[in-house]
Amino acid sequence: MGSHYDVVVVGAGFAGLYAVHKMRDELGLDVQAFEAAGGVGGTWWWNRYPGARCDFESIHYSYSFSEEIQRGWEWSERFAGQPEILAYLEWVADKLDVRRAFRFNTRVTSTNWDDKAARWIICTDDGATCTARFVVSCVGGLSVAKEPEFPGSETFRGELYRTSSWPHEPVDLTGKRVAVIGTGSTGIQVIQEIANEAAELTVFQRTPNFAAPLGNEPVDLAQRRWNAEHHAELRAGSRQHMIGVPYDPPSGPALAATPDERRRIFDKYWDRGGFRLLVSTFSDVIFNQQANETIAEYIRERIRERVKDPATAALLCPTDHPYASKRPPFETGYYEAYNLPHVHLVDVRSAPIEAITPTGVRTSSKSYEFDVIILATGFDVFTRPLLNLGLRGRDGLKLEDRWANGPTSYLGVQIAGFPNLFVINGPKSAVALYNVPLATEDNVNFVAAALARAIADKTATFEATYEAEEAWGRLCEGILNLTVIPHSKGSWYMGENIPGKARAAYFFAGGAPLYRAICAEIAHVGYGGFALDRVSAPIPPMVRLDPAAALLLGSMLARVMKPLDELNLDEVRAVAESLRELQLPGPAMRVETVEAPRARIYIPDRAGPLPVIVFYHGGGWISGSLDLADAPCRRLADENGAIVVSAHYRLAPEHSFPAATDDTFAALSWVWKHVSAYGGDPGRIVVMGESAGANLAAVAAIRARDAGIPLAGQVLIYPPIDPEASTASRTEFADGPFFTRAIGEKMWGAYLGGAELTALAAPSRASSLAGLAPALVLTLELDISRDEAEDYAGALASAGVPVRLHRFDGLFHGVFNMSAFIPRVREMYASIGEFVATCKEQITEAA
Ligand code: N01
Repeated sequence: MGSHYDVVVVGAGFAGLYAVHKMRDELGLDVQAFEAAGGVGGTWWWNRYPGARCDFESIHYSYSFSEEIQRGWEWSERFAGQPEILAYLEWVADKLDVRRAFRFNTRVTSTNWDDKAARWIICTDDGATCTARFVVSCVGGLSVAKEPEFPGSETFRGELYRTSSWPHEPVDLTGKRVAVIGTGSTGIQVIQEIANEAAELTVFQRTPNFAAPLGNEPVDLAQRRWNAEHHAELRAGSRQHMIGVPYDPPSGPALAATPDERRRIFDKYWDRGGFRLLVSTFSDVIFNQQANETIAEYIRERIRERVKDPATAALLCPTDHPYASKRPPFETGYYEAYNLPHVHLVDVRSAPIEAITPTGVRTSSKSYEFDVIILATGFDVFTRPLLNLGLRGRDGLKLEDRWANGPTSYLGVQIAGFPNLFVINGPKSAVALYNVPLATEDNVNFVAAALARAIADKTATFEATYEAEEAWGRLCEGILNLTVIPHSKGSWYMGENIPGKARAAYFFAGGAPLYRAICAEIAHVGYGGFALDRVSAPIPPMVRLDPAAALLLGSMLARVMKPLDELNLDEVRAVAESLRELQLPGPAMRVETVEAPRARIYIPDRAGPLPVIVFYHGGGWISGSLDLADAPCRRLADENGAIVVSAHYRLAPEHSFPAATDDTFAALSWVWKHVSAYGGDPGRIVVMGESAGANLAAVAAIRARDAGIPLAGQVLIYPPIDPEASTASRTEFADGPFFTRAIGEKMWGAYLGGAELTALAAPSRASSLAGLAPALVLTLELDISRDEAEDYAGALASAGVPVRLHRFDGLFHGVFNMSAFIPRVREMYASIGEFVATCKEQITEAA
């Protein structure tokens, strides 16, 4: 059977080199690595085509784990070319002394799980076999070229090259008639590089691309040294950024800007390179088709400015997919190449390529003759490199069968049914939009920690559960569906560039901070969603997030927001007020203010008398304001045709218990007496609150009953009920998402100010709940107060109170104030609307 190893690593690119170092040198494991190429470098070993270079700045497109490596290498260009990147990886391999762990020119042909021995059996194309407890695949996502669909390539009498397996010797194109098929990132780099070398260059384009200037330039010697020495400050904050590079944050939504402002911002980032045009311009271009069209048209304008022949310019302008729905390419003089008399553009959308002939290329309308054909037709992305490992998991499960309907994975790191197989940057990982070296280091670090845990605990099998994979798949798909990416056609992002390949979400589009936070949470809770020796740990809350809530959380993390429970009082208040930016604006209407008690009265333009909602804002009794409640109150008034009275109350800790409950009850009493003067019906008052405001509403309902004030209903939006409640949700969501148990406890503490706990603070402690107004209780799946609120709903029902309970999956505490970013908040308004309408009916019936 050959040798046995702790770990087999496959691949010697960015991932493989670091994985070997990490597993061998840091974990002290016995590691054997295989690489099909003749040396290290991965994609940079294979893709030697003219013009190949990176498009994240080299200072960022490099390892970050070692101070010595970062200080020791100087990049000669802003965006280094392939030879320099390969030299860098060779230098790193020598520094880490990892070459000796590899067998080069050796391809893994089959990888079979032996369940009895809990190990993998790995066969290679040199006829050897070995076994390993763990396999770590570092085969990369873009490492297997797409099989060209053109028949006849073997008959071509000239030279035929694939960009992804370009010869190691120089290829001389001078004086030759050259064809390039494909205008993705690769094709564009080749075309601009060889345009001046070939005698005739014919580009076969099926889909034009939105290419923007790379902004490459040489870096002088002094600057190179400075960059290496100041890597820490240059790279600071990279991992908090959505794509893992500390580019400027965007300037809000494009649709909120004037055309001139948009132009100014697009101009600013147009030729600065990297992904700035996508991530530093406007926040909505990737999410909103209309916003996207503003940047798409800007790029088309720039193309038209640069290409002299209007017909050629029109062909080069993409019109069938949104900007960045396909991976955006970068260029240097690409469009100007088409102004050269010997460069020709052929549209193969209208006349597709039918065959490669002995003398050239035949399309459905014409034959062309060439000396050289260059295929830049892309890759069978993410799945094919893994399928080529010949993987069979538990019970002989073939990866092909497992993935018949598209790839599945948990975090992109493991595939259910394939124990002890770890994948670096696999399908549904964050790598497609996350700077590769950092994404790679994160994945390797996660896997290394998992291996260390398995080894320490003598765990024989470590595997993702099917349930976790499903949840992860839902999150990946849900997030992608919030972007314009599914509107692309034929993109490898969706697996659509390969005929017959399943259309699916091939990557996690939630950005680096969210991906990292999820991975950290999973590890922190003992590898939630994984089964260790077949004992599975629950799927952590962040994996169960509603996709829009997840994205919002990701952008909060990207703003390096401190955890809520680490904020001081002023900071908590500022965060609460900042939630207004996350709300949909409320409709215009008449608003009256009264001073005693302090309140705002929202009066929709309807014939009265109208039902009345008395609303108490949230904010943990220590923050929040009438301003925070303004947009929700306008919407509640508008949607329910109701007078809404937004009542002020004094905040703790300056005014602790019972100030807030006294104020809110006083406001309710005032409304009962005076609301008819504003067109409201005092017989149809619904008391309502959000979060701490919901607690105050529940207490106000009890006080109203006791004081003989008739209420038509009470709406409790995720109310905290009792600080001493001992519930599962308090434990499960103690660390969030977003709202934590620690901040909840701090808020309760400030509110009570040491007072004895009574029913005036914890309504479930009332001596009786009978006779209270009908209740609607809205709860959120991922919220510490979920269970106490649901228990309270149960107690109300037991006391004979009509109760509706509506739980919203995937949402966290506070979302009611985040309506602009979490579309499902509208379901909460709909639920309230139905309830308020019922309250009306009940009163009408009673009347
Ligand atoms: O591949 P692609 P790529 N007839 O799939 C065309 C990374 N990368 O190698 O769009 C005619 O993007 C196809 O046309 P269409 C980067 O992540 C990075 O260029 O399917 N044409 C398209 O024009 C990138 O996204 C760098 O209509 C056919 C092209 O071939 C990824 O690699 C540099 C065809 C394929 O474009 C892949 O880029 C290079 C057919 N039958 C690559 N089949 C950096 O700068 C395919 N095409 C870091």
